[in-house]
Amino acid sequence: MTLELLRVLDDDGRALLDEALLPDPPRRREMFRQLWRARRIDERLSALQRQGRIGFFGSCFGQEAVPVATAFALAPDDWVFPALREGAVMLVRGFPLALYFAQMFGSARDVLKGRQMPSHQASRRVHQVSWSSSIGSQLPHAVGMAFAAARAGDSAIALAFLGEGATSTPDFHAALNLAGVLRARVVFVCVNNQYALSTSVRRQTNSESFAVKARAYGLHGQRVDGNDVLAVELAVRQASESARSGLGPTFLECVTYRRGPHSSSDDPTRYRSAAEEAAWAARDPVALFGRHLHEARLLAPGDESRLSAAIDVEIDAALTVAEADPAPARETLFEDVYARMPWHLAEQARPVP
Ligand SMILES: Cc1ncc(C[n+]2csc(CCOP(=O)(O)OP(=O)(O)O)c2C)c(N)n1
Repeated sequence: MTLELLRVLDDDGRALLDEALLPDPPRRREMFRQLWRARRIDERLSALQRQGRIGFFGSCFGQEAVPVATAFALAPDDWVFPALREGAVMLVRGFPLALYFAQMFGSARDVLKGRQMPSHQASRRVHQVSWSSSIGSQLPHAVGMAFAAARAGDSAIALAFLGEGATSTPDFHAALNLAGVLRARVVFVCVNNQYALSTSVRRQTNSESFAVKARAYGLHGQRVDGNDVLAVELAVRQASESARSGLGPTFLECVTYRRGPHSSSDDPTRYRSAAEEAAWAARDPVALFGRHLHEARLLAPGDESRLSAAIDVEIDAALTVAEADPAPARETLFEDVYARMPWHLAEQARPVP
């Protein structure tokens, strides 16, 4: 069974839908600013890791349209369960950049108090949940949260990201099955970026697509052009409206490409060709949306360089604050586990005379 790929833009950036169905011009310009910002932040963090200033980085290069569009499609109270590359969601939803960078350094301003790996951002304030690094583990959590919210009469839905590699885990089966049975108010966004570390998509499944798997669980399944920010925004908006109104969960497969390495300790030239990388570079999501905005006369020549300069000023300022921050205070090691500290921890917490 072939599921069609949802697209809003053709390769030249021309809209395939009527103008009235697209986000209004100021919103489209803001989507472009956030895409560009996500790209610049990614480039800067990759460089910081190479310079040894942060320990680890999971790049989103080439697949930024998925998290950026998702952030635009959700309501502020909805909960996001990310995987490794979806930090941009919380930035679009208003999380301060200096605090975001503080998480990369694990410094005092980090809301996670330096306890998580870099690139594992989370914040209650923007409803983004912490990820455990264990592939697929976030999926049952999202279903449970959606079920609990509905029972409590809360209108928030849960949205969980996963890589296509996560579809091969037991947690994927448990989560999709339970979501279907409970008709949980959840949306799954599978970022099919063609590789799970060095494993090509061709060796991940013998199914015709990842989206088609949704059918077996009684979920709505949809394939989306993950490099088309307008298509992803439309698909996530419709899926979250369905979930919110009790019409059932959706599984979206966003087809994109990880242009960078898997992580800062990977060399992708060992398992993929330069020709393949070049073919996907020609469909880069930031460039594609730029073509659309120029074509629609929502961007003028020189706008990109002005935008870039303003974003770099913002990044420089936030980085200066985050990097100058000291390490979290030693006492914070003992916080957040026990309501009342047990004697053996109290003893360890006492300053050395
Ligand atoms: C349960 C589990 N198995 C194996 C790993 C090792 N591992 C880390 S990342 C990764 C590939 C993940 O691929 P995918 O889910 O497609 O996400 P992507 O990295 O492409 O965003 C693997 C196998 C892990 N972290 N957790």
